[in-house]
Amino acid sequence: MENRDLAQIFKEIADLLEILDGNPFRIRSFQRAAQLIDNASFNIAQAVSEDVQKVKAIQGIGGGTISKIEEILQGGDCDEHRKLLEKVPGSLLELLRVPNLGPKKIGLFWKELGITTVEDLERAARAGRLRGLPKMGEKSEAKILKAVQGMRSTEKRYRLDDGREVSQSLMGYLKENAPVLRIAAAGSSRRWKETVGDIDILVSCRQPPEVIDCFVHHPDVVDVLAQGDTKASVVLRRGLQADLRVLEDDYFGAALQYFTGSKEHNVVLRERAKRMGYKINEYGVIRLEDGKKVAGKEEDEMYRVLGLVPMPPEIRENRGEIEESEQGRVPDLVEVSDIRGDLHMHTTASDGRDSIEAMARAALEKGYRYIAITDHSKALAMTGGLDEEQLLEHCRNIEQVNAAIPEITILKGIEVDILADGQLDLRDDALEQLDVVVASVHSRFNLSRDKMTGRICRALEHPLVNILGHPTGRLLTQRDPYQLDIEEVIRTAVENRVCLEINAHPARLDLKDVHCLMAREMGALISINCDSHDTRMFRYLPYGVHTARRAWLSSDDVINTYPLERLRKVLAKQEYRN
Ligand code: DGT
Ligand code: CA
Ligand code: CA
Ligand code: ZN
Repeated sequence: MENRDLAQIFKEIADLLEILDGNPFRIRSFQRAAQLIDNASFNIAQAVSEDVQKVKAIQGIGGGTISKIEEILQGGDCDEHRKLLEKVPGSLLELLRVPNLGPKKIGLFWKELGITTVEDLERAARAGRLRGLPKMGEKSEAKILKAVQGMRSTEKRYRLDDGREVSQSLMGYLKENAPVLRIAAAGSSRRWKETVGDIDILVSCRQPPEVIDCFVHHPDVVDVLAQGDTKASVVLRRGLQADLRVLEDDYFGAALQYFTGSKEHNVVLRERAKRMGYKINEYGVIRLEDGKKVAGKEEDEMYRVLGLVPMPPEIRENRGEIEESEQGRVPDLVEVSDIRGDLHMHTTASDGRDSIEAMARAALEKGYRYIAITDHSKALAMTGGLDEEQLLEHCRNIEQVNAAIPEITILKGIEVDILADGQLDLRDDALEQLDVVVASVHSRFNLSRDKMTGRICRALEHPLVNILGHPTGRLLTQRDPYQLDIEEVIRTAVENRVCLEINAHPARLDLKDVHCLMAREMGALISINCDSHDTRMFRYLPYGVHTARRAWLSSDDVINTYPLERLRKVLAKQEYRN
């Protein structure tokens, strides 16, 4: 169980207690437990079963918390959480997603006005019924109305890692508890799109009602939106919606193709089928001439009968993949196993949670041949960013660890801040000592488009910069990218032999797919990095690699697939796309 999911349960206990006017001291302590679990540098669930002392050593986590964690690990949830959930309507949790609306207010609205859903809240705010309540006025009422409308306009989407984790867990549950033959997650999460709107699961089986019944009774289901003979839609605990479709095994390939999408890809495919005298739908490919079904059991044959080479889901976005495929070509895409190292990570020297040695050992375990340690620079004071002197000291430590672990090469690096005027945060004589310089923007996000573009391009022109870190600064579902002429940035990077990062953290995925596609066409090289702040964050690599695949990148486009010697040439700016 991931820390984030565990933390979420504790956070919910705190929220529910607060909604119910619980003891402030207990509320505080659950909030704190949630925070500590979320920020822990190791997997808490695993530690509780293997080395509980390690968990006890965290200040603020006591015996009570640990026994709750044990309960959750055994039964999926703890008694306290379950009992609290029984005391309030499930939809109140949905209200917690309204920006700036806390559990106290939600409790108040519920008890005084019977508000249990976002719709109730919107109606009450419109009717001016909130302003009469304690500590509420016209202003705060208007704010709530705006927040609700804002939520609606940016139609809620979820991070890809949330989508994939939830669909993995739903599939595991169905496989274990229902008579499934084949099962797959389709839709945007199969295409590794950066965010998902909902989850789409396909099952083939002989007893559809049993599978549907099992699905709607999953412990995380808070609401059943629709339930029929062959499909069901539910709302899950975090508000994410999941659609299940159940079908005969003979149709599985067709349904997988259809529900994987994208819609745009399917439209082009359907037109092609029509031109060729076929009809294509979620049941198969039908030849119009004699009504015979010519494909449907396997996904690949759906493409083959239309004269196409089957292609991976990531590129099914109608960006030229069908044209390529009809020529018999499928792009040769980079794979997770091609990655030989990671060039952006933090240690305890700045805001990371693990040592140089721990990071190196974890990288070695992943099979990496090299890594670069790139802590923050001094402008980011709150991260403990390094000044010139501290950096040199840090370099000596890196060299020592490098010498002690001959199986992996540890490159000396920095994630140097790009200051507001485009200068770098550290002097050249310090940067010259390094193998890798990642340059990133971490402050003053609200410059005008021209100023921001100029600022970043100036940094790219610095001869010692190798990689532009998380180029647009976005945080998915949280913060928009800064205003930027991305084309100009890519052009300047190519001119100066600077690589662009795909930051693999699922909150970033920055560069995003379409920018990355543009970068590839303009001749840029890419580095896929996890920006790890502890050893466990290396696990995010697939999110970066699949983003690269969505942009048609091959391993030759990605510098951290190169052997070390070739990588060094790129870092020395002797080589750039040959
Ligand atoms: P999402 O959920 O917004 O992240 O995106 P998707 O791609 O998962 O879209 P979703 O869940 O609405 O539908 C799943 C797939 O089903 C979609 O990628 C393609 C297929 N599909 C849905 N509606 C249509 C449609 O009206 N026409 C066609 N050709 N395909 C559709
Ligand atoms: Ca979907
Ligand atoms: Ca769907
Ligand atoms: Zn950064």
